[in-house]
Amino acid sequence: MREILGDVRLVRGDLLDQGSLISAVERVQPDEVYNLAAISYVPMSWQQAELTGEVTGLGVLRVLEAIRVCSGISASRSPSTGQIRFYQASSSEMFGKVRESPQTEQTPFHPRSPYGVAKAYGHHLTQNYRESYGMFAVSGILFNHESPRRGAEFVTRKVSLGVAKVRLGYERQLRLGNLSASRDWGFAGDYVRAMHLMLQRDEPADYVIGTGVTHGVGELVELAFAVAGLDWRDHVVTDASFIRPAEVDRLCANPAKAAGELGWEPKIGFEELVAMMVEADLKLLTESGGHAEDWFGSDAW
Ligand code: G4F
Repeated sequence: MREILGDVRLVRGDLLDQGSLISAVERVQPDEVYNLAAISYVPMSWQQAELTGEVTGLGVLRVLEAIRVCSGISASRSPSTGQIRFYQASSSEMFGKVRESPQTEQTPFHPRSPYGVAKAYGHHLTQNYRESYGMFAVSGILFNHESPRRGAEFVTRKVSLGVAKVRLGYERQLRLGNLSASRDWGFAGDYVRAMHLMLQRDEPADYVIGTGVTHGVGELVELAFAVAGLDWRDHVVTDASFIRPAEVDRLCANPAKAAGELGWEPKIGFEELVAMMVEADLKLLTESGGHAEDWFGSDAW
């Protein structure tokens, strides 16, 4: 953690505590605020629906209020120049049971989990603060973005770690849920670039960020095992305990607005991403003697 942090200075703040956010904004006097904080693991949002609403939904309100109060903005007083710019991490999970494909900034929402509902609240609220107070507040509607730093509970990392454990002889099986769901998976590094670009625009606007290509969980599994020279059919077991109460079957982005207005496009494709994650986990488990999973807590999701 320390190597990653470098010169970064940490300031305490809690999405459940309005005062702490006001203090943090007052102390730091930021030019830009990126709200990437959330309870972000979708299955957990059924187990802790109220907490998800508080953190992932109302947390956005508290950050916006901290910025508004510290900037001295009210309904009758617009922000002066040099205002704090705000980025909200909206999610493709808001599209849920999709009304059209691929999804654009105009596609209606039909969230399928308490997480998706909370994200839709944060999305609308960000738009509302922009319209009510003239704040530079924008949302990136990000599709799934992955890297070797992804948490072990999310399917890409669960698969890359699972493949590495099988390849190195620590496990024989990988237990997964719905293999027929499809996602538009991209590389997190590319998506962070898009977030930054969104806050450098003259006018605030929301953008869909994704690759425009969708793949099934089954395809992900097949490719990841193949990278390690294995056949997934010898190792993958479907386990009903990983099936969700309501599933988002298929997501696919139309990132045309981001390409046209931000000049953004992803540099790393699906195959390269999967190979990067499997190879990183093979290295990690080899160097840690197979104990790397201890660093990620439980992977029993
Ligand atoms: O990797 P996932 O858990 O990601 P999910 O639910 O799509 O959400 C992620 O992306 C969103 C952006 O669209 C973010 F907003 C959100 O915070 C998070 O980062 O699951 C992907 C798919 C699902 O359809 C799931 O049912 O993989 C399927 N899946 C099949 N077996 C599994 C498993 N997912 C997990 N986590 N574990 C499994 O064993």
